[in-house]
Amino acid sequence: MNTRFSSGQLRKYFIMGSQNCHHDPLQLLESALSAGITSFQFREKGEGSLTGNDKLVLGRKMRAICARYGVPFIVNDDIELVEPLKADGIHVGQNDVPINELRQLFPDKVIGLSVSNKNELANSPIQLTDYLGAGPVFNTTTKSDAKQAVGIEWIKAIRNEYPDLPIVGIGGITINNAASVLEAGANGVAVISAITKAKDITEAVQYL
Ligand code: 3NM
Repeated sequence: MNTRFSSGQLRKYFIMGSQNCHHDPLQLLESALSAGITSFQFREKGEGSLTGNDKLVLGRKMRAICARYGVPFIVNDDIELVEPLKADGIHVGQNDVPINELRQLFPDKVIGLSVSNKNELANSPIQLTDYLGAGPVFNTTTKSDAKQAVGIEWIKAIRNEYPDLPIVGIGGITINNAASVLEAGANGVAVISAITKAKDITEAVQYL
């Protein structure tokens, strides 16, 4: 579809903010990177998350660590962070800045969009995106306002309609069910708790 992002970079897509961590988020990120995650999304959002300058400062540190590993650094939602953090891209949901606007603002950045149902898929300018986040595949307690789980059927449905589109499954994905998401046609799995709550991060990333 484009040269900004290869679908292989979706394979192990780690998402995190300091609110997801019991320990030092920078150390956790470093462990996940050295274990082999293929993309990172900075999602500093929700209860207990940092705002303003604190968010920016943490983002800069995380950005620098990802750069050392040559792993794409994507920001969640916040268009104000893209340039200051020199992010490789931005991931948005259905109620964030519209994709048309986003593509005008950031012609050369990776743009990811969440889609949860056929209606959203039909009404989204897919051709302006670099990948779709499909979910929540399974029930998740990590995102308080997550929609109803859509199952791997949703991955199959998108894959059926768009054979070549980069798709990453998200929501409730663990080392035990990741394979089913890939088998359904996703190029990768996007996870928070499967890594942030893992006893052994290296092992978790390997099993994913
Ligand atoms: N987005 P975990 S589900 C950030 O469905 C996010 O769009 C979702 O966390 C969506 O891997 C989700 O711990 C939370 O379930 C993913």
